[in-house]
This record gives sequence, C-alpha cells and structure tokens, in this order.
Amino acid sequence: MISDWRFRRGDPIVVLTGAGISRESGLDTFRDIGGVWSKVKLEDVATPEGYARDPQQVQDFYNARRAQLTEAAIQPNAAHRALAALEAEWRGPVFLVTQNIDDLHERAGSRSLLHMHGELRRVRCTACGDNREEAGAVTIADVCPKCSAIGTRRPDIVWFGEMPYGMDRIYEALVDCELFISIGTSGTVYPAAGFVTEARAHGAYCLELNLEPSHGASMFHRVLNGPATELVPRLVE
Ligand code: BJW
Repeated sequence: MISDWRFRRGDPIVVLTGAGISRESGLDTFRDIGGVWSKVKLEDVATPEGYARDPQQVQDFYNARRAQLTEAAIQPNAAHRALAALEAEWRGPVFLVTQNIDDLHERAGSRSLLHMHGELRRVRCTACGDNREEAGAVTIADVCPKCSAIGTRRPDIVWFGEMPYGMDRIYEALVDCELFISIGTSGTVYPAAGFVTEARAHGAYCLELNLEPSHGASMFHRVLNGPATELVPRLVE
C-alpha cells in the first residue's frame, strides 16, 4: 500500500511507535482506561524524584514489568512483524523510533531501531555509567558488577524530566525522511509528540495509525483509525 502512493521504494521512512502497538500483545498502554497510570502514580515511578524518595518501590514496579516480558503469552504481534518486514523489503532506510521499553520490535526482527525512552531489559549504574542487560530482578542492595558501588543500579528508563535517547539522530532522520508514520501513541508526551511537526516542516508526508485520533491528529496528512494489528500489515503489504 505504501508503494501505491507517491513514494519510491528507497525513500527514507521514519516510524514512531508507542504503547498502542504492543497492546494486542498483552501489554498495557499508559493513558487508556485500565492503563498503567490508572494503577500507579507516574510521579512515584516515572520521575527521578520518585526514585529518590523510594528506590525499591520503583525497582519493584520495573522488576514486575521486566518479568512480564518473559511470559510465554507476551509475543510480538502482526504489527511488529509487519514493520520488520517493511525494513527488510524496502530498499531505503526505515528508521524505527520506539517510545516503548519492551523488546517486541527486536523480537519481531526489526534492526534499525532506537528505544528513545530506554529499555526494560537494561540497567544503568548511576556511579560509573555501566549499562548492561538484566533479565532478573534488581534491588537497592545490588552491587554494580563494574565499579562495585552499592545501590546504584537503576532501570535504564527515561523518566519525566530526563533527556530521551538519540535525539540528534532522530531529528536528522526526521529532516531527511519522505514519509513519517506514527503508530499507537497518544501524542501527549514530548519530544515524541512534536516529531510530526518537525517531519512535516521538512516536507515529509505524515501518516497516523491509531485506535482513535491522537492529540496531534490534525498535524497529519492522513489518519487511519483501528487496531494496529489490522492497519500496519495492510499498510506494508
Ligand atoms: C492503540 C491500540 C491498538 C491502544 N492499536 N492503537 C509541558 C509542555 C510540553 C512538554 C512538557 C511539559 N511539561 C513537561 C514536559 C516534558 C515531558 C512531557 O512531555 N510531559 C507531558 C506529559 C506534558 N517530557 C519529558 O519530560 C521527556 N523529556 C524531555 O522532554 O526532556 C527535555 C527535552 C527537551 C527538548 C528536546 C528533547 C528533550 C521525557 C519523557 C519520558 C516519558 N517516559 C514514559 C515512561 C517510561 C517508563 C515506563 O514505561 O514506565 O514513557 S511516560 C509514558 O508515556 C512512556 C511512553 O513511552 C510515553 C508515551 O505514551 P504512549 O506510548 O503514547 O502511550 P499512551 O497510553 O499515552 O497512548 C497509547 C495510544 O495507543 C492511545 O492513543 C490509544 O488509543 C492507542 N491504542 N490500543 C492501535 N490496539
């Protein structure tokens, strides 16, 4: 379908994904009814201040979500797989920027991928910067395997007030792309919510795929509403 439009196979594409793409894999979104922020206060678990107040509460929250990723039922869905197929088949660059901290895109086969809000399966030492994969639970009594500091291993997650990863690379790609596709994000959290403005200002065609119109829907040239597992495979077939 993409190639039915004005795009040539080889035009650069940037895809932004949010929690909605993983919803049909069994992971909660944040702001929908029953979402993550209806169960915990974001100030407690997704800010540096919350972590300073009660680090073990924050570790417990991320330990539970890290463990959930290893459940057999949590698997990449047809939308994750379709984006991996797009990257494999399109002749030009397909740069996938995800706000998600799960690993479903890489498990589906995406390779040109940036986790701008960090990764659930990584921890970072606040003393020496050591950043490594962690499959299990983390506690505030942990010792950093690199510098031996105690209690310095925090989830490698970008919390509110912190700088997301890869911003220079992302803005370069937004300036160069011919097509910007936003999938499964409410468009409420910056800087990701502003990517459509940037891409559009530099001439990209902007397409939104979401269950419902997002907060930024009016910025897109075209908006398709429905579940990601239906819309994304149809787009790339
Ligand atoms: C489906 C579906 C299906 C469901 N199919 N669709 C005032 C104005 C402007 C900005 C600010 C401000 N005050 C503060 C700020 C900055 C702040 C911010 O944006 N706050 C807003 C709340 C106002 N941002 C930051 O602090 C960021 N850092 C920053 O700005 O640094 C400075 C900077 C300056 C200049 C340049 C660059 C940087 C950091 C933000 C960190 C966000 N972290 C979180 C938590 C991660 C940890 C965790 O997972 O616990 O990231 S918050 C949470 O929201 C998570 C997500 O990645 C992020 C976005 O959520 P997402 O993915 O959009 O999910 P939902 O639930 O909101 O939406 C899901 C959508 O899917 C819905 O629309 C559904 O309809 C849809 N859907 N099922 C298709 N089956």
